[in-house]
Amino acid sequence: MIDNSRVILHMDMDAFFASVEQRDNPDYRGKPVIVGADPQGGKGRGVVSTCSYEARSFGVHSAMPIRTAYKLCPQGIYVWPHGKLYSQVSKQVFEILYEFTDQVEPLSIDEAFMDVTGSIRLFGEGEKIAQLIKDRIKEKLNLTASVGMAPNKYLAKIASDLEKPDGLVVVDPEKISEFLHPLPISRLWGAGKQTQKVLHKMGIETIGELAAFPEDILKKKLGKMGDHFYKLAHGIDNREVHAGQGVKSVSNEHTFSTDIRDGEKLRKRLSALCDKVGYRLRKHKLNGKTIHLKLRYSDFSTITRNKTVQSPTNATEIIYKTITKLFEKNYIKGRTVRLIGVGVSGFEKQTGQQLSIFDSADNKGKQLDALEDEIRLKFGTKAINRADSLGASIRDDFDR
Ligand code: TTP
Ligand code: MG
Repeated sequence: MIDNSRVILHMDMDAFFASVEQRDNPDYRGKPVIVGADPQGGKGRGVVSTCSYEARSFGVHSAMPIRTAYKLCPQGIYVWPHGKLYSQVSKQVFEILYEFTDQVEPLSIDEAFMDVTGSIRLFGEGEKIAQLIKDRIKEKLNLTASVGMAPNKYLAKIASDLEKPDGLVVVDPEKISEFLHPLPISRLWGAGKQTQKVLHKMGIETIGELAAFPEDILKKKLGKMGDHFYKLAHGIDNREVHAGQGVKSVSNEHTFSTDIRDGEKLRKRLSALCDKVGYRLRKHKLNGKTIHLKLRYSDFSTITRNKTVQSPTNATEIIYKTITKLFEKNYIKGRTVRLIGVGVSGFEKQTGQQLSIFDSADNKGKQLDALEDEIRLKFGTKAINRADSLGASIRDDFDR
């Protein structure tokens, strides 16, 4: 059954980190601002976190190596990220969203779905609510957001992106095909490069062309995903807005100032990253069961591997043990590494402390974590490092 009676919003802040920098530094306004690693006159390492729309016109974008950004835009204003500040502003943004409904599903630091169907009686039609949210963000925080409104999440997300920055796009439930059909298949949720290739080979360039294909042929060509893409092409997405699910993963990564092939040094850095991830999980009272390792070699080839532990955890020791196993299994000895990262996802709902079979064996580890957390709360995150991560201070990790 297709239910087009819901009013779903997708809100995404414009050039979020860069806009906060421009807001707080009037000199930066109207100029290309690039938030990320230090470009070091074109020799810098690390990546662009984000950049202002002025910088985007030079071809700079998120995740681009900072030295490439510097080549494209040497006159840019390069800013090291102020992670804490962005988190605070993010909190303020979400507080505004919650003024309109409690049906808010945060997707990232600057992005959320909202189901405002139940708020219409109070605030007026969905489009009015979308405009009120934008106005409130502008008035209270002096920042701009783009909002998409549609009868489902998929369409709302596409809509919010179409007229960035400061956009407001409404998808009329009666005109879903008109909205969707002209768009390229790259807009299909879940269509990676491989799927796009298959679709291109079938002569399909737009979502409309995909929608014209019979369901059974799509299923034959695309397997299980055929059904998914068939639905999307017809604008069908019955996913609900999951309120209160918050963060999906916690991760930290580190770009080395010179590439490293020394296994010992890599392990030390991993230990420091696990330490930091564990600390953040505990601070936010999150327990996750999937541990992720990310390795980027000097040639930029990147692997991500994960392992699921028996029960959700936020214990540094368990995270580190799992990461070490993943590392030993997947690191190709002798290859130089440019970046490593550690993440935890697969969070359980926050309904008290889940007991795990690790609990008895792991009590010591937990006490140690608690002690470290206390010290960090009192003296800041730089105050303490595990002995096995000494020499790999967590201070300069690039927070994402
Ligand atoms: P996005 O919403 O993807 O980007 P944006 O808000 O900067 O720009 P847009 O107007 O296109 O929405 O991400 C939100 C923030 O997350 C972004 O400001 C910086 C951070 N980020 C990174 O640090 N690295 C990344 O690769 C991406 C994509 C985002
Ligand atoms: Mg954004």
